[in-house]
Amino acid sequence: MILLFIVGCNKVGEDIEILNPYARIAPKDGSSAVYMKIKNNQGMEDTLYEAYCNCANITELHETIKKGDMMEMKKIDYLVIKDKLSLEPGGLHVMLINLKEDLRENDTIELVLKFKKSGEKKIKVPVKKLE
Ligand SMILES: [Cu+2]
Repeated sequence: MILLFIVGCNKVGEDIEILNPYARIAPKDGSSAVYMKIKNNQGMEDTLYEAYCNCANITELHETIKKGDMMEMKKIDYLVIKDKLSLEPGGLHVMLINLKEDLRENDTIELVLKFKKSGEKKIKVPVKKLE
């Protein structure tokens, strides 16, 4: 009989850190976006392949691309995170589509981020008014 002891797979400490997350104010049935900085402390790439929020009917990973004079958003399947990645207005973001409730200033929503190597992260995201 062979016993396998799994040691050191889930190392203690923050393998992935989510810094300064915030979501945009938006009405019920509308769309919002979540921005944040992702810091990867694992010393190897990780991949964010899914995001989920109970507050929206659809949660997607988006990038913003410039088409002529227009900025257009496009769904992407995953994001590779080397050591740092910024999700910010005009760039990458988590899109919340068809909101089930109003997102008001100072509300907090819960977002689940799924990473290939470091697993699932549940974070609290404050709703902010953007200029
Ligand atoms: Cu979007």
